[in-house]
Amino acid sequence: MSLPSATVRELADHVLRAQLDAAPIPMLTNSHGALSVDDGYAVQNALRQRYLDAGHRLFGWKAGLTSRAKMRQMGVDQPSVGFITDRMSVPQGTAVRVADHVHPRVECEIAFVLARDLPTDGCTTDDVLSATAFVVPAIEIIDSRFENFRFDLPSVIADNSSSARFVLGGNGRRLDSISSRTTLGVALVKNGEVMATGASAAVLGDPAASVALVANLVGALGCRIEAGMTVLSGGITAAFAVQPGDVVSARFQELGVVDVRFT
Ligand code: 0L1
Ligand code: MG
Repeated sequence: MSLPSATVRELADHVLRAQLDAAPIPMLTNSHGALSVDDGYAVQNALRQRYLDAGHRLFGWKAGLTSRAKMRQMGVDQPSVGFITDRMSVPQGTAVRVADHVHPRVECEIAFVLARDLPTDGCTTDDVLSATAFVVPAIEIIDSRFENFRFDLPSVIADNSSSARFVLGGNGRRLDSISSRTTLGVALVKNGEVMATGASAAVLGDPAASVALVANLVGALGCRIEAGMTVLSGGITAAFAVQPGDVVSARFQELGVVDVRFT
């Protein structure tokens, strides 16, 4: 049974307040035990509308929980999607305030910038390849608003798949200029120490397949990934907590480096 619309609105306001105040809340299923994945997306839709009403521009979408490492780390068994807005974007070289978040973590991703709209139903990897203008290296800063970073799938979806900020690297590369988009290596480096290494196949076997999945999930929400939008295709490694003073970089084979520092 789906949630009454008044409850959807109430939960969206509850999550929004936690996001804006960086104040942790219990996962939603503690108070709404029957919350389903569809209910989680209904809350996320209402949350997105709150941000758009406040003047944010929809910048694109993200895949969440796409690697085995992430699913294992968070104890869930399927990917999710979330939205990203222009005001979540952090220019390289700008510092991110840890205090604006509950318990931020970083992960390295490949971001796809679209030249054409993607289908909303039956989108395939080939559709993504032909619609992509270029890819760039990215760091996603995720922040679950749930106490102790503990949640289940409906709750994390309602919390916009833990979206918080993202940093895009400068040099876009056309996909056909990359030797292999599925075996692209990356090292996540924090304060000079390599925290994790991985290859792009960690994201559902192919990050372009992940973008196709996002397009279909976004289509089921009644939205479309449009030309000009950016899609974060999913974390390649596990995510790592950050503290004030940390400097993090994602060093990608062929795509180059993207970095961010925390105060
Ligand atoms: O981008 C992600 O994979 C995050 C999805 C939500 C799960 C988490 O907060 O780790
Ligand atoms: Mg991510």
